[in-house]
Parts: sequence; C-alpha cells; structure tokens
Amino acid sequence: MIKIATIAGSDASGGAGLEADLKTFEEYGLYGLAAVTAIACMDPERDWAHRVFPVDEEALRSQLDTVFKGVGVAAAKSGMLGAFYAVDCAAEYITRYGIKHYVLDPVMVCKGAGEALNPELNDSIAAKLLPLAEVVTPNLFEAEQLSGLRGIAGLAAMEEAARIIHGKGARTVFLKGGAKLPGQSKALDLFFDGSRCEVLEADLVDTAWTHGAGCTTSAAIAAGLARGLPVFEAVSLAKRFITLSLRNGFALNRWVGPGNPSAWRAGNLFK
Ligand code: PXL
Repeated sequence: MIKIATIAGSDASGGAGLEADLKTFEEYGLYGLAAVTAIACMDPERDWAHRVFPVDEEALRSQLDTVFKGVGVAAAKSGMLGAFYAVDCAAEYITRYGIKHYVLDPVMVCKGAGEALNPELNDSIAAKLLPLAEVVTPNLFEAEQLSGLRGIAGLAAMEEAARIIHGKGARTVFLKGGAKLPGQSKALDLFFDGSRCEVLEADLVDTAWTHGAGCTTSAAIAAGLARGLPVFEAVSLAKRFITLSLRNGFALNRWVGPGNPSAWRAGNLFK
C-alpha cells in the first residue's frame, strides 16, 4: 500500500480541508494519513461565517510523529496551517523525513469566508515552505501574495508571477486561474517548472458548487506523485480529476456545495 500524508485543517462541512484530501487519496487507491492543524466550522445561521480553532503545538507535533515516524509516506501535502508554529512544524517534518514529493497548497483564503485567513503567515509560508515544495498550487490571490505582483488578470501576468514564485524556491508552480480569469471562455491554469511553461485548459464548469476545489486539486497532485507520475502528468491528471469533480458538484445546504471527488468512477478519468 502506498501511503500519503496531509497536514491540513479539518473542514467540518466535509468538502475542503483534510476531508477533501482523504477522499481524493482514496480515489487514487492510496492510504491517507492526516495531521490536523486547525478545525474549521461554519455557522449555518449566520452567512456560513467561518470559525477556525487551532490545534495546539503539542497535539500537532504528536500527530506529525504518528504520521511520519516509521511509516514511509511516498508524498505529502499541506493545506490550512493557521499558526506560525504549524508552518514551522510542517517545514521541520517535511525536511526531517526527506519528503521529496511535497505539495504546498498555500491556503490564504476560503471561498465563502469573505476575507483572507492569517495574512500574517504569508511571509513565513513563502520563506519556509516554498523551498521545500515540489509543487506549489496558488490561486490568483495567493499568487499575488507570494509574488508581490498585484492585479494578476491574464496569462502574461500569471507567467510573471509563476517565475517569481519559482525563484523563491518552489520547483514547480501550478498557478490556478481556473474560472476566475476575466474574459476567458476556458478554465486556464499555468504550469511552470523553471523551463517548461504550459497553459492547461479545460472547459469551464458552470457551477457555484466549488467548495474544496483547491484542496482536492493539491491532494490529487500529491497523490499522482505518490503513485510515481512525473510532475507534469500528475498535474494534468489532477486537472482532469477536479474538472470531473466540479461537473458533479452538489448543494450541501443553502450556503455551500462541494465538488464530488468520486465522480471520475462514473466519468472515467482515464479515458
Ligand atoms: O478551501 C480552503 C480551505 C482549506 N482548509 C480548510 C477549509 C477551507 C475552506 O473552507 O475549511 C480546513
């Protein structure tokens, strides 16, 4: 059995965070382990407002020991970290256990939460985690934070940001324009590994049910790497995986709807 770890927040609503990661790992036929950094809850009575409860450092370290010591994970990803000590712990364990296939999802916003999460952590994430990342998966907002560029709204600016983020140590940047790039009729993401620069394109999925899309994408990339795929293939497959997932999203309640990571079984990801 191939094992894979996530260091991430728990999303009580099940669509994002480590819940999305574990569901995705399962679809790739892997055994997932999880260290919880924080517990995210949403208020069903007040605009789905988010509350995040951090897990303290001792409990986080104890989980990281459980996950990494003697297991031999083939890959790992991190998602919501939520505290300086969680950034430091992630860097420490990824380094100590020599995790080559590490995917950094630099979670800085939650769709529906309205505002940036822990902006004070952004510099620390950039300094400590980018240099360890085989792949980093920023959305447009996160790419602006990591690169220092503002108003990224087209492929040229995405490439410029990807080059800056690559220069800060990530070996591959997968910059997700997704459905957010203005004036595009396709979902466009950019892949850059220092030499190869490619735009990945998929049909736009007309849906509001996109909760967890970022978590699922980075989990799928890590899962592909754990299975031994080369980076570009892992990223391309993850893009197909998330497109199918979003095509099969659904309303969870009146506020939010996740994608469906098991959708590929019906849609046949490998066709
Ligand atoms: O999608 C970003 C995200 C990541 N991690 C956790 C979350 C969310 C958004 O709700 O709850 C735990």
